[in-house]
Amino acid sequence: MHIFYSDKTRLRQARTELHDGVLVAPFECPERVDLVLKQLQQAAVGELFEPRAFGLEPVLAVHDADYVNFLADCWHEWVAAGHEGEAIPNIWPARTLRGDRIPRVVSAKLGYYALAAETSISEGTFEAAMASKDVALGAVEQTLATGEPSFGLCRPPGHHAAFDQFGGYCFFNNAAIAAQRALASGKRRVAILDVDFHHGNGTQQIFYERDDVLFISLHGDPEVTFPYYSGYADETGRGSGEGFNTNYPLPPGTTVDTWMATLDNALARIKEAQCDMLIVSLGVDIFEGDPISAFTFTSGDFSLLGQRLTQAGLPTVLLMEGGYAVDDIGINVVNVLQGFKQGI
Ligand code: OKP
Ligand code: ZN
Repeated sequence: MHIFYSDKTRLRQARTELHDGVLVAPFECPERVDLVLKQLQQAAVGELFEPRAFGLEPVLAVHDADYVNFLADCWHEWVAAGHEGEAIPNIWPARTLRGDRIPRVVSAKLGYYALAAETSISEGTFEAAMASKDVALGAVEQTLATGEPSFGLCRPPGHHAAFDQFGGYCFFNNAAIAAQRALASGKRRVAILDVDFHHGNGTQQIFYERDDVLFISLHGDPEVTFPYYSGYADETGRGSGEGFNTNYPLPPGTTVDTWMATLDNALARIKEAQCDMLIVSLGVDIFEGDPISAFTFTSGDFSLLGQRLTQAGLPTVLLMEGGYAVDDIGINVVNVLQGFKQGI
């Protein structure tokens, strides 16, 4: 297993997350990567690599250029405007307002480019997001070259980031950027399997009208779970993308047995669609101890998950998404990767 990691992902050190009406210390914190890295090294899961800098070109292959510029400039504009705290959106082009023009001032641009308010933009956020997508690109490049599995310890995560929107702790869609890269280097159809507790609305949106990326997600039912406005079973793709998007919303408290049976259906669809690469959006917030999620995985169950993923029989890249039970995040990730190694 090739493991990709960058110290620069620590450059995001946000102090505030709007949670239940209170500004709290963000759940998505730099300690997450420290602890995963520590456990990966302790368990000697694989060789560690620092990715090179891939620049903006692979980002612009899936994201809007004005959005990327906004992310690059946001913090500086926020500071120049004399604002006190971190940059948090508080006005949107909601359904009764105009969404057809891009506003000029940073406070308004925040709402235009945000899909949720919990995720503040702080000094270093853009640089960390750049490092995170480089981690994903390093991992996919390695797997493309060797056929062997890679793990990218991405942070911040990516699957909520859409073509021109951030939120849910995500800025650049690392999995989408990696998938696009795989297609550019000759893969014909990439499967993105999203096992994070939350629906990967951003990945779905980016590839919704395309048949060269199959997006499949198992997640908490959006009726009662973030991101609420996406992730229902009737979202199946559009145009030539029809049939290449599959959502499995599952109720809070779903057992591991039910979850695994659903995963088998997802793997069968990946086979049927004749994909030639697998990218796993690996959120370990399906853990029973996760502070913001509601599935029931034990640490041991993650080994089974890793093993099961090998049944796709494809070159595989696993990319870190969520997971907020920091005391257990390291062992949970290690178990997935060790399970995967056992399976192949
Ligand atoms: C990011 B990823 C908790 C509500 C949820 C945002 C969750 C973002 C999850 N009060 N807030 O998918 O792990
Ligand atoms: Zn999540």
